[in-house]
Amino acid sequence: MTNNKAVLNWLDEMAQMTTPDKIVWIDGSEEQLEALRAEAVASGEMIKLNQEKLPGCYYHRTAENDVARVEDRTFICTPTKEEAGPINNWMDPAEMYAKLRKLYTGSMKGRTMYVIPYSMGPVGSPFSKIGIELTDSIYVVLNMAIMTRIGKPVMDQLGDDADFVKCLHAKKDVDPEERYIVQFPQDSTIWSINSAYGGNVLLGKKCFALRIASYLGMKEGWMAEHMLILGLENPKGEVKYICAAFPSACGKTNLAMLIPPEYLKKKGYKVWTVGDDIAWLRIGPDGRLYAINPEAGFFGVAPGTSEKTNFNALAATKKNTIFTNVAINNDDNTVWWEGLDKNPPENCTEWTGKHVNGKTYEGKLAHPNSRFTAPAVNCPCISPEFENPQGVPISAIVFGGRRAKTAPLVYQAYDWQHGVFVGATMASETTAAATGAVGVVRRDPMAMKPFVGYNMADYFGHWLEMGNKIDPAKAPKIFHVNWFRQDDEGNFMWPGFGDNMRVLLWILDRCEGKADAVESAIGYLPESIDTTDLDINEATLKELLSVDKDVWKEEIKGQKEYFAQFGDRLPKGIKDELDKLEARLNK
Ligand code: OXD
Ligand code: MN
Repeated sequence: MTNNKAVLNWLDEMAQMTTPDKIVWIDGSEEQLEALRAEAVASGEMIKLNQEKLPGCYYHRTAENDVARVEDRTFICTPTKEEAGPINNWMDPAEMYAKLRKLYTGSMKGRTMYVIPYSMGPVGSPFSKIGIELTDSIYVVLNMAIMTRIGKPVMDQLGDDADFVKCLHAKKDVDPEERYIVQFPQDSTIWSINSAYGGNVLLGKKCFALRIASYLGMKEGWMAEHMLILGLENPKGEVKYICAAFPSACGKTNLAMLIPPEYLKKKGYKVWTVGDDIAWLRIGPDGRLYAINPEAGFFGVAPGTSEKTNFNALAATKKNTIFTNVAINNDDNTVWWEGLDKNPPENCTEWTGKHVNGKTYEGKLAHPNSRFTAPAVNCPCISPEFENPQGVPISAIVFGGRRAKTAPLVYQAYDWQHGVFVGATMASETTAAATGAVGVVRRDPMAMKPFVGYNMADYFGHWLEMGNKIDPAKAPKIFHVNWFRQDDEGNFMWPGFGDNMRVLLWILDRCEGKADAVESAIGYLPESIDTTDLDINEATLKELLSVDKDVWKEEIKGQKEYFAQFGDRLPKGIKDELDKLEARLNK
């Protein structure tokens, strides 16, 4: 498919190490993908689901020890430890290559190596970057075909260029003790071994589009962020775009595909999804910040997704989707997961493959991290700008977390530098759904803790730098939201889901200078939020928009402790904002 010397030499080297029986180039054609689906079904790697109810849909089950990203086995191998920073696992690149070479040696013997050329972003867009993933898994090929743009058009775009990210994945024995997800940012190289779980093996996603890309962005003057992108259309037909970063389990996909409350729908408001997980941002020729979603599909968590919670995501899974580790309804060969409806199948195969009565079964039928891989074009509210190679102009950047008491429903940062500080102090309290203690604060700056490909302190510095380059008159305004504030009895005070639109409207009004705000120690607070048709009393709303100074003085201690690990590398702008916040709180 190519005469590109850099590609062929690298492929040769990798094949000599892994010794596959066969090498197959993925051209992206439907015929080739269909043949691979048939092969995966014949070998038992995938199950073909009910083609009348779920046309083009397949099922896959991973090993029980291989169901999630493995942060403790994820490495950033920069030349020095300082470049990776205190929150990334690090090993000397030469040492890591040597260690992994041993594991890869002969790992594809008796197997086929697939060569997947892929583009993150529309092929040929000025935002886009090319990767090539070598893998011995058909499941990976078929997922990459949904999540990215693949095949011959990508190789044609690359031409003779050596500028591509070199990705190697071998499934090997899925041995958790020998599982490694390794980024070598300086080499634009990703090596993943002993896993078959999406987040560890679909190397275009977290490994490239966030870890490697964040490093490239720092070098090249752009940004790779763990953010959804949505467009909000007003009754005049004007669309404004918002990027938002939240840690896991805060409803990013739900917000990206939000359905407005009835009264706003009637007025003509609409929401358009550009992306649900990753944004690549660049400054356009006009000095504004623009974003693309580098992905072509959604790799979403299935449990909790229902017609009520996320109609659009569910609709996106109705065709050409791969389901991983959900439960199967054996009566009609369809899928089920907790939260889909209140009717678990009686004749059920739970995610590990055991046949059970779903009605009386005690455990979870679907794994809590079971997933759907769905083409973005299936989503009823996919933005008409989704393929726009120039991206969409960003009006607002939103950071969020799950905080029971600390953060108000919404507040606005005073300026870009303060906004970067707000992102850098992002945190979420652990929920009962996750293992470990409940209510523990996990600091997750810009939701990038597991995904930053270099020193987090330098990453803060890069954010500050970008602020200096964006035209100040056109810079996005920065906000923080918290949908999870609780009263003293532990009840959520804000309805969330579609009603979050009310907060987004205040945000956009602020961007256009149309809404009033009051100054507080932490930022601008709304005077009020539109509560039309909402069953919420004045006192609750007041409480939702309040700042408890004593709680915040405690919060500052946590922030200081967290920042201390970066030592002198922490940018002055962040230190200054911490001092300013402290001064405002003590006033
Ligand atoms: C994801 C994640 O899968 O953030 O998107 O873990
Ligand atoms: Mn994510």
